[in-house]
Amino acid sequence: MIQCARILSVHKTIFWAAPQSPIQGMPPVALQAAFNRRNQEPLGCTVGDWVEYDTQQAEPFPILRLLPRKNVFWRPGPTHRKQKSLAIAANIDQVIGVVAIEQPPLNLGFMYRLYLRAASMGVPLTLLVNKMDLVSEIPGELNYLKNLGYPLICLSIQKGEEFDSLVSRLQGKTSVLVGLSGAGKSTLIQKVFPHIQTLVATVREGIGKGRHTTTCSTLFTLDESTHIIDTPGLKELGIHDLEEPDWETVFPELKSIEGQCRFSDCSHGSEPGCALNALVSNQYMPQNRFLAYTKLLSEWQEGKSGF
Ligand SMILES: Nc1nc2c(ncn2[C@@H]2O[C@H](COP(=O)(O)OP(=O)(O)OP(=O)(O)O)[C@@H](O)[C@H]2O)c(=O)[nH]1
Ligand SMILES: [Mg+2]
Ligand SMILES: [Zn+2]
Repeated sequence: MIQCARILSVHKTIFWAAPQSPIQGMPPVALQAAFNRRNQEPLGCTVGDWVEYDTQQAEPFPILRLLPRKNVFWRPGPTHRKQKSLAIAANIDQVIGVVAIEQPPLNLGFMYRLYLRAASMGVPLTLLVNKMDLVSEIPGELNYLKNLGYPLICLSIQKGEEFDSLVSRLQGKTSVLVGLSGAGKSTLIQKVFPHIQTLVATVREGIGKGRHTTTCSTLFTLDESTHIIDTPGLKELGIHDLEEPDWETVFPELKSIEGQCRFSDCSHGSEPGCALNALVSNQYMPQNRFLAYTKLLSEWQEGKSGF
């Protein structure tokens, strides 16, 4: 008999999946990678994918078909190492970007990269700035982003501060948690699912980098319609594979100066009469943010990856 299931986790060639039809609530089953009939390449299934499998064979049941995807969150491979892009999660309703204010130190560049990727996918993003218990106040740069309309929640996942507003955002959706290692993604899963034991990274003192304790993505189910995907920490997040990044959503300052530069094709570099440069010299836009924008733009133009 042919059944439909949603992939919960991937371990090399074995996929754990939750059967959905005809019976819901069955325990997870083990499935086996399928091969494309034409070229015999393995079908690249990922967590969150819906697949069909054949129950008449022995477990692990062979996957027969990957069902059409609503979307995929990709992590591009570094261009200089010629690694292929990796599908992190499929069929998601929102991206939850997790960054820490400290341990590891706040990385605004990573937030911009994540926002560019989510905006280009057309998937809503919520940015969580975690570990607020480690600082006494919200830094000015985050207030600037909040005022620009960034979807930002400053919270302490461990202490439970601002946690209710987060949980209400997760209800009724499939969310993928994405962030640098040690930011607190698995701690979030533990808070939402107290009965589940996930491995939590210990952040190495002094270096401020987390150990990669989460090694594979896993989909957790809160109720019939609420799912959260925990993913391994990223080291970098390139944007070189994006067709046309949505610069104006992530840098709304660009929209505010539209048509105001002296030259209509101004690259906002060192041209005279540049309105974006004027925003910076008049201290309306933080210089760091302007530099981050120009760095991302030239990185995208050169097709490079990295921070
Ligand atoms: N001070 C503080 N520490 C936290 C908070 N949330 C998580 N941590 C700690 O941060 C460390 C890393 O947390 P994890 O949840 O494992 O981080 P992760 O994002 O899952 O890391 P990877 O799996 O490597 O990607 C652990 O020692 C947590 O206890 C918080 O709100 N405040
Ligand atoms: Mg983790
Ligand atoms: Zn300009």
